[in-house]
Amino acid sequence: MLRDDFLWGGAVAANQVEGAYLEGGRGLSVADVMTRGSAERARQITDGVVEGQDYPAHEGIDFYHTYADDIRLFAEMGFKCLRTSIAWSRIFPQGDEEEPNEEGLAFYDRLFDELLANGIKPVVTLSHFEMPLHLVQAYGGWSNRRLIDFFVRFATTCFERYHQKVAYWMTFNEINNQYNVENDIYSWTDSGILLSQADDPWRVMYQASHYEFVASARAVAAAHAIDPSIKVGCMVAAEMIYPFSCHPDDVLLAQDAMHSTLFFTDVMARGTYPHYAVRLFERKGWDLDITTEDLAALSAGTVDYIGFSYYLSNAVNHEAHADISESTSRSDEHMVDNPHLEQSAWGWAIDPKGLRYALKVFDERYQLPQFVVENGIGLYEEPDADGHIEDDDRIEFLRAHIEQMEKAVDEDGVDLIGYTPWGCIDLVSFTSGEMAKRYGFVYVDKRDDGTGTGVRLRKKSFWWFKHVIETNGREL
Ligand code: BGP
Repeated sequence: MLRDDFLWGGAVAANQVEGAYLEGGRGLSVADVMTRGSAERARQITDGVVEGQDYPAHEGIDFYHTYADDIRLFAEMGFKCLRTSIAWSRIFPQGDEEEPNEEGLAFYDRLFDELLANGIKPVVTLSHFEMPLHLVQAYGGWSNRRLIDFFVRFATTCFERYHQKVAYWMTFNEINNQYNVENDIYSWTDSGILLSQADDPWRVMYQASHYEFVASARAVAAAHAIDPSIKVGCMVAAEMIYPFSCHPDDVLLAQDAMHSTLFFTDVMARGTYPHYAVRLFERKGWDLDITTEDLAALSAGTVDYIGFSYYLSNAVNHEAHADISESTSRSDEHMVDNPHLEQSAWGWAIDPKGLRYALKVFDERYQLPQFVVENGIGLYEEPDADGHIEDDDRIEFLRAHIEQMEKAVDEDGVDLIGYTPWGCIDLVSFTSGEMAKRYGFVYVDKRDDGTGTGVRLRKKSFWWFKHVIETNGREL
């Protein structure tokens, strides 16, 4: 049985919904220079905003203006919480200012007040792929230690302003994406770095991650000092990786490949570097900039819970050597399709049991509460002549995942705070930049060619999820 105060809800991120990219004194963010792509065509990262290019984050779904109406739809579904992010560049437009932008702060006051007035608790990510672009151009993004102070100032400003309105926070969204060093959109959105241009991408990735770990830990400590009742989690993309076979080489490969997730949670949950990472740094001969003060900060700022997204699992085969430079779902040359699993139209393996596996792995390793802050399936969908969207595939996907989540609670004893399916309202896809990759319970009439009225429609899954929430997950 899920706890009585289980946080059912949905998840979005500022850069994928708000639009209004120049309003309210907002500065440009890294998301504003990423063009629209597709399932076949990778997004480009341009040098600043280039005229004539199509940047989907500039408009999003116009949530900056429509949030009150959208929140009413979430309330109708019975949401207990909504996960969103605070766009860093609305609060510190350049990122390195001494004082925050009051207009940006006031926007989130209005947003959080509207949620609370509708009985919905805000759950907030501080950095969700939208750091100020100026921090990249002037400082080299997270390759520069100075970003720690800028982030801590941003985080502290938010905790001080909103701690009475927001109880659950996360520091860096999917901080582990950058472990996929082959594909620049991950290091760009996590850290404002193009790893393809680095001499030693792995070294740069570990250094940037270290600065983020320190920034995150200092933010956790600052949050607790401001208000001991608020909870701050990490946020990783839980990438469960199976051995393709019982060949011992596959098993060992899979164990190492899981570091793409567990290295990050190990540091953030335990507050120390795991031995396998220390040995790796030694073997590589990297003299990473990790100070004694940094290590003290890490152990003083361990997270209160593990927040994670879960979409897919992967498998590794020691005999495979694939080109993964264009892949958005693979981070290792040994990754292969799992013959036991179906895939979404975007090639993501559908694996509900992988969610239970992830919950068990985190629970056995850390004994911390967990929060599934993203899960869902991207589908191509358009309303029929009567305006109906019969998204049975989404219902089936979510039902199967919730079932596994409940088993993890009932049978494995996992301490679970909540579940917020990704893109509860259709939004701009992160990896492809499309509107066409839809996740919502609510359809948004907006297409990638720029057409559409912006009108919102309830999909079949809207009514299904409402009933799931009403019964606290007993009737799926
Ligand atoms: C995660 C991100 C989200 C998001 C989601 C779905 O990686 O935290 O921002 O969009 O995955 O991915 P996509 O939009 O590429 O389908």
